[in-house]
Amino acid sequence: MTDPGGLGDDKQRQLEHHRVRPDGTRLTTDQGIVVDDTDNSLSVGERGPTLMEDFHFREKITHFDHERIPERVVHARGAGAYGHFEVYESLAEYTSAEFLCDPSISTPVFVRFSTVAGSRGSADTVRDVRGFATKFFTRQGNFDLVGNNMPVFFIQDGIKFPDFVHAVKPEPHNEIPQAQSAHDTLWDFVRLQPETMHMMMWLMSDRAVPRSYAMMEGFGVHTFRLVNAEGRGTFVKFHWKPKLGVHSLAWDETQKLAGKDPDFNRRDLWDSIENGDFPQYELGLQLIPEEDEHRFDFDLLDPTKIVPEEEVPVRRVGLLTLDRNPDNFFAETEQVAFHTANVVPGIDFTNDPLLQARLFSYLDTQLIRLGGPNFTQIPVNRPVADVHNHHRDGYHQMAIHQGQASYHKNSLSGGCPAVGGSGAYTHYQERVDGNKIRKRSESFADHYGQATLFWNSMSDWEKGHIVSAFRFELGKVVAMDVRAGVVEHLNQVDHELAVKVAEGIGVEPPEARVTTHDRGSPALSQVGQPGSAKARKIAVLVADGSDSGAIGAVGDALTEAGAQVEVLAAKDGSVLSANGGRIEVTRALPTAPSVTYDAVLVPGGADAVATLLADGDSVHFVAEAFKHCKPIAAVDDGIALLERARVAGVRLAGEDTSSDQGVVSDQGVITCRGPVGATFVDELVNALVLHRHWTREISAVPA
Ligand code: HDE
Repeated sequence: MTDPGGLGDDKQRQLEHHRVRPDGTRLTTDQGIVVDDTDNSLSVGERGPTLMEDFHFREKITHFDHERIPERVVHARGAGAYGHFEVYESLAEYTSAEFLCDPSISTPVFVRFSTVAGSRGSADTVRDVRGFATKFFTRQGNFDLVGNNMPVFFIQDGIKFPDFVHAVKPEPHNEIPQAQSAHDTLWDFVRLQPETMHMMMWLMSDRAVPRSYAMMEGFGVHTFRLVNAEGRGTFVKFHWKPKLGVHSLAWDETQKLAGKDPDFNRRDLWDSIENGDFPQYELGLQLIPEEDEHRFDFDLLDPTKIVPEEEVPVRRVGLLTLDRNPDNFFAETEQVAFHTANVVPGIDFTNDPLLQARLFSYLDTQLIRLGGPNFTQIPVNRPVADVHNHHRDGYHQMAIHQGQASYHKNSLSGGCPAVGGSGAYTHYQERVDGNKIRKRSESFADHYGQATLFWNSMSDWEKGHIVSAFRFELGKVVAMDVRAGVVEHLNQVDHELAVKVAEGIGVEPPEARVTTHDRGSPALSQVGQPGSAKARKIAVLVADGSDSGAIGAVGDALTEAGAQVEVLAAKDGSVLSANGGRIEVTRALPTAPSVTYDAVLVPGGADAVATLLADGDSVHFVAEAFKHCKPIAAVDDGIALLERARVAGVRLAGEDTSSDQGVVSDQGVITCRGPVGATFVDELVNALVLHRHWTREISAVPA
């Protein structure tokens, strides 16, 4: 288990008291009685009935019968990790939160990533929002930043949340489809609630299919409030900016991964941490003085709106590093309980009606999910700050409260625990008055302007992906009037978008061009994101006779760049290299599909390539990598495999006799004839850093 900090932080030291290890132990009952036989129940004679008095049998079965707890009503599927957060420099000007004011403090955290709609056992790579929930174990108590990887939400008022979730979850009559938004009820909801349109643009974009949890942004979504020691408030939007940049999977790839490796994102998180490639994110803040509250053409309290980064820059204020996998999924990742109301002094709420509803919901949901009010005592949830109050009893009470008085005020326990004092939480003093009404503010009325902003900000290939996503999703909707209704809304976002979607789903394209705007926000596009070869996986396809020289040269350079290189052959073990040595095989091809790698290298070696050419799995491996726009590299005879896989529309080394025999790099396909040198390796690393080559023409690839 990776734990570079050892037990070096307060949270890990606290958890250590609860860890139970099997080494050198004997099997006992829950009462500590050593068991002599756990395979045969106590019975009357060898063929007779089982006896009630078999306390071990009864305890074992009963405990098993009660192993399950309700899964989360949303965000059921998740993966978690521990880490730490450090602020770069004091933010005391804005907040009194100690962990944001003292750069010498390393605050332990637990983060849980999740999908929203699917059950606990559903696939990771479905089109969905990703949860990004962070629990900071600060010395002033727990702060939970319960965010998503998209900066807006489907609805403006939390009272609609049950309706939205009922619509997106599997349909009630047949519980179909699992973890999919491509079905009638969701799109019926969307069509009747146009406030969803901005979020639907994000959901139909590549943001909904992240390559890795380490390659997606996080957002607090709502406008929160920072409060400094003088009581001055500043509006704030929280962001997480991944050090590896924002990168996504190809849609076809996600669907295949859902079958071939449903744990793809979870496994990637686990493996990255075990390999020492710790996911890192910078905390970003958009800070808005209170006097600027009404400066925007939208309402800061409306969670369907972003504050464009070009209008209010994101200030990077600290670094989050995830460096320790949990010991036990259930104990930690399943039982972790987030709550938006867990704030520390210096952080407060706003009147965003979605946030207000969440402030109620999260505590309520933990009570049913974790079986009573003492879930805060479960090890993963316990603050590292001291807890003292008069809360008593309840299911699973772990504390033994001493003393006579469990009430405030008391004199019998010396008035303790005492109230107030320095560092006590005080709520921001906001003046509020008004009539009791059920009415949405007029300032929340524009449902299309920022959907258009998002669309305008996309590159051509990103727009192409969005159109395909709408066509796929609406193409699965049976009710044609629902399809048509959504297209009408899309026409309010962008006419071209609406026409293209309509043409793909058998709906009459809208004729009327609605007036929109042409503003964009470059920060919304994934083009130009930072890239890295770190934590990328490269497959090397080999057979008997492969050229080990190329593998060595490329392998060393890629490993140096932080990538994971795996050698794949038809069978486990090793293959003979062209020079008579042996090449160790990391995995057998049937267990290592193309979709689980970021790039592929085919070394030379005439015999080896002849074997690969005759093997459908190997040809398919390359064709699929090409279709999914991944870097592909081949040397000498290996280039023949690319030709067989119909890597079309790119220039290959030595393809026409007039071209030189050196390195040819075209759209992420890197080939060379002759010995592998630094140029070949550099081109491959550069292609990896660019992540995918989305502009490739792939429609003719049959993979
Ligand atoms: Fe949640 N949400 N949510 N949500 N949410 C839950 O709490 C809810 C919303 C988010 O890894 C539940 O413990 C309401 C926005 C994450 O454990 C529940 C509303 C955002 C997680 C709940 C929202 C989120 C949850 C289910 C509308 C992004 C997973 C289990 C008013 C800012 C946390 C649980 C984890 C989980 C309610 C909207 C993020 C039922 C009522 C907006 C990341 O309490």
